[in-house]
Amino acid sequence: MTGPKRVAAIHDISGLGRCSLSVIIPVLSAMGVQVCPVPTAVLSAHTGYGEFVMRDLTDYLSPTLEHYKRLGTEFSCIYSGFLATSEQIDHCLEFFRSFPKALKVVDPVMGDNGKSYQTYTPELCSRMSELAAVADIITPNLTEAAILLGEDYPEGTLDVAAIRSWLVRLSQLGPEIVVITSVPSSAHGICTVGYDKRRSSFWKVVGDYVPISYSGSGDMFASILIGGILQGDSLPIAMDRASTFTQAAIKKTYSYGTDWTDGIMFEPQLYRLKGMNELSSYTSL
Ligand code: PXL
Repeated sequence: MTGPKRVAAIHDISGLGRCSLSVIIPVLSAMGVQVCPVPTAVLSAHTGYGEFVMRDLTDYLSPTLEHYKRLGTEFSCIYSGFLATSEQIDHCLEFFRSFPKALKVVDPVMGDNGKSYQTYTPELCSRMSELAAVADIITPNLTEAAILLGEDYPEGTLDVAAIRSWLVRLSQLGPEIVVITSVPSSAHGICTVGYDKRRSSFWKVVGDYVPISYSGSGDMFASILIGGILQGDSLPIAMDRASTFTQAAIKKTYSYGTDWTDGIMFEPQLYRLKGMNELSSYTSL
């Protein structure tokens, strides 16, 4: 395939709140990657608003996949995220099976801050491990990592041994690479941790603590991580790129005092994604 790499992004599109495809399309485009949106649902605003209009697009997914197969379309990466129904797990599995050469990334979107999202049923959450099983890379936040492992959401901080054990257990579900975001770290506030099963290497990138959790942070992190990996970044450099940009955009947003539901004010900073090359704040975990 020539030209920009192409990613099929199986996520919702929400009008208000800067999450999912509203973040993924501009972020990956700014990194020189073409996004092919495969919307799982259309929402007037993300679920954090409490009230929203939602149209489930489950019946759109299979004919869309068949269309792409008829065209002989190639994808460098298939990336799944927010799903509307447990049946959509089957459609994602079919997407992953249909493009065996593509990098398979599963962001097991299910919840945040210890709670699952309003539209996520227990069945949808329990089936998310089927996607993790076929993924090359998974990017849960701490809440989603706990759900995948059947653990309680940890109160307070986890020590290094516990974090390493969670990473290894998640990799045993299937993926070669596991990255957990929003991990509280006693010394430093918040950090992102990663594990590369093939190399048995553990990584950490530390960020400053900001007392608000903005919607779409995980979507921004995962899409920059993917953009980095597709351009040849090592795992720690891709983690660093994703954390550094997301952190800076979060801090800038915090300075304006907007509501968390409004998401990260990333638009004026997109241009920075092109020039971020001095990345060395990652360490071994
Ligand atoms: O960023 C995760 C996400 C994606 N899509 C929708 C959401 C959320 C989190 O609240 O509601 C619709």
